Amino acid sequence: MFGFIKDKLKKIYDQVSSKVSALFNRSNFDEAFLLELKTLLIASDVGVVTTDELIAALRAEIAKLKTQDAVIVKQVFEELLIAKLLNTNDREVMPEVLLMVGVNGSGKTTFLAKLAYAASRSGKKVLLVAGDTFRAAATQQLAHWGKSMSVEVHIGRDEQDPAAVMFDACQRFIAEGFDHLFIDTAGRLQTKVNLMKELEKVRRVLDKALAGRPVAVWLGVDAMLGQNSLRQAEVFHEATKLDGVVLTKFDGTGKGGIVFAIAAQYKVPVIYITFGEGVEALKRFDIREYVHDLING
Ligand SMILES: Nc1nc2c(ncn2[C@@H]2O[C@H](COP(=O)(O)OP(=O)(O)OP(=O)(O)O)[C@@H](O)[C@H]2O)c(=O)[nH]1
Ligand SMILES: [Mg+2]
Repeated sequence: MFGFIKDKLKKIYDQVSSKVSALFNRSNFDEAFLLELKTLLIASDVGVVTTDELIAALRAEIAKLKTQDAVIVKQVFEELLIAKLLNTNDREVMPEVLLMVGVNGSGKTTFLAKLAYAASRSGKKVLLVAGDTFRAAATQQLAHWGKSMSVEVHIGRDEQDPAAVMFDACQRFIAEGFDHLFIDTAGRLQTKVNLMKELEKVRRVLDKALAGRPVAVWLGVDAMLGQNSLRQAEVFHEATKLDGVVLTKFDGTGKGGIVFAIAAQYKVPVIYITFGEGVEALKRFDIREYVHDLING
């Protein structure tokens, strides 16, 4: 299984990384090289600000080391990339209580199913919560996942509002001794004010029902939408404190650089990436591995 994942991810990385790798096959690391690298980074969704910082730092390091050695320059660049992400490295990968937010279609429900599957496979008792009460199909989608994985799904009564469904789920979570409570929410594009109000209400209800247990809030971001997904995500970032990002649909893009844009813009770590619709198409995001694969192909 792991080999399959590795192969699949490798293909994804390869689209960018073979280009990055090829760039370093030279003996002269001059301004023309830096310009080519810059163009490639921007095309890979790294973001203009982060790209400029990386290029300036690499230029300074090359000058300082007085080197034109491809191996050294590549190594220096790898360390610079890692440093850009390391400040966001400290994260909980399997929170006790998780609230998943994000615009519609960003892959929240599918991700929660995958995470629930991973947790239950390691022997944990998981309660999934169908907090998207606006669409019957959303509840059915989660119920279907739950059934196929033998994971319990809490579904509210008809016309119950999301916060009330979550409140009941919290009580079950405590009373029935679950290890994890994973809450799905409706992803509608909405105004910042409405979103803030809704998320504040949910947070209030959760804080009360969970007697102060910490709640991790993760944002689902569709990697395929590139810089556009960042603009949508910005609304959530302003509406609530985010603890992590799940980068979904990584299988649909060769532009892995979005990870850097997220780290720079939101100072929020990417915790998981997903790369397919199957229940196992989920991987913890590993900075060193990611950067290494990115520039070594
Ligand atoms: N290729 C690919 N498709 C995915 C991935 N994750 C989710 N999808 C698909 O993307 C679509 C939307 O996924 P959902 O999980 O329903 O997204 P959501 O955020 O819950 O959407 P709403 O409930 O409408 O807000 C579905 O068709 C999923 O099968 C992924 O990693 N790769
Ligand atoms: Mg959903």
